[in-house]
Amino acid sequence: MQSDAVEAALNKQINEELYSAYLYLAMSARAERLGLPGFGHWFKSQYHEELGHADRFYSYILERDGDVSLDAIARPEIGDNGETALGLFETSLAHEQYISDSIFNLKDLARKESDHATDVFLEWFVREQIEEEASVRTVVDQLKLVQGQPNGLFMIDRELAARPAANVITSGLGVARD
Ligand code: OFO
Repeated sequence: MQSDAVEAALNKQINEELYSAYLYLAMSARAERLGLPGFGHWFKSQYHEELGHADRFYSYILERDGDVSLDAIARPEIGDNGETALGLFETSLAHEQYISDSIFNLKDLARKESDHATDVFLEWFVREQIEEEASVRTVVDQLKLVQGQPNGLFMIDRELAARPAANVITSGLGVARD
């Protein structure tokens, strides 16, 4: 069984992942309104991926004989960054950096509590955050390169439209697997 502190932190992470999903859903709607369906598709796929992340934490807590405790999900905040594709992806990058920090803090806590199972479970998320930050950063860099050139923006939109749709649920039990 996990300690109360680890269980509370894992439950908090379910909320962080559901907020991530909510944020990407809001970004998807915003991108569609900007006339960028490829961006809309990319953010919608990310929304599904984040639901899968929440599910991994949910399943893991139950697998470890813990209690799942769900909290209210905050309203997604995009603000003025919803006015441009670059603003949306900069919001995404800042958010993924925040999520990486929360995963690292969780891992620190698992180690402090000598919770080896949770420490191993979180490995998948550490790798996932490296990938997520890198893919979002690439798009931010590309958008900066094409600033002021609509053709470049439309090319990126077409590229993002090709992202394979994510599985809504990526896990059965919470043990990290690809
Ligand atoms: Fe769950 O990785 Fe993005 O936020």
